[in-house]
Amino acid sequence: MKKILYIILSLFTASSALANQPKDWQLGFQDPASDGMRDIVNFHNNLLLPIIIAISVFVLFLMVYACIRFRASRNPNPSKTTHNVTVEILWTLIPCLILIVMAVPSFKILYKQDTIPKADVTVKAIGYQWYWGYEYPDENIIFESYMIETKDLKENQPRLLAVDNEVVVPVNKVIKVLITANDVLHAWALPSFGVKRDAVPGRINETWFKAEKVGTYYGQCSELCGIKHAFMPITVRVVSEEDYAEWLMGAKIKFAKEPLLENENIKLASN
Ligand SMILES: [Cu+2]
Repeated sequence: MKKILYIILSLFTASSALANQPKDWQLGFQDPASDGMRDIVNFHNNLLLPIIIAISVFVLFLMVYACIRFRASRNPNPSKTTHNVTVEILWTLIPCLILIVMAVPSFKILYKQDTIPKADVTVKAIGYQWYWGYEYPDENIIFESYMIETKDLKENQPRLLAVDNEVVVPVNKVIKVLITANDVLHAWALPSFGVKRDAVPGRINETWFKAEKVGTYYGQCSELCGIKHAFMPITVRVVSEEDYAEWLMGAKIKFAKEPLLENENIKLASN
């Protein structure tokens, strides 16, 4: 039984072995790129999936058994039994126990996600109909991030996921994300980091992640927000600390929120 479970589990996990973006015919999660997502994947693969499979197999067995054993030809006089105290207690208690077994690790993960460590970089994501706006509040940076149309895609840019201005963050640093919206509900979701938070007009939600690998990660707005809901993807590029410093230098000029004083401009440019 254990062996079969492992084979089924490996089927689910192998399909997602490569990705920080969705793959054709993918069944399982995208590869985790943060501690939080690893917790979620382990919780799902090692606890939830075996329980779900066991319950499904058990119920299927009961149904098949009842269909064969109690078919009309073999069992012409049906039993009139209506109550059985022992069975009723069991089918109440056992599901309760199963739920408790699942709830304990689930709450642990939730609380871990909810406790935001001291942030190294803060990014503010603002949902608009239908694109994302980003701000680096500590860096005087603000920009908009639009999906790239299919006809304009460059090589290696995935359709419906690549954007013109990516969020750039350093690797192995705590990134705090403030999330809000300007018009309707949106949701900022990035599967590889195990992050998904509603963007609510007039309210700021927050979450965090710490990316462990350099790379480009894709997510999507995950709250139905109107006709172009499917066309406001999220791209986060995780880079080394040096590359981040370099990007920051350029971005401070290109995406300056407040106009820079002339000497600041010269100082940044000469760097
Ligand atoms: Cu949206």
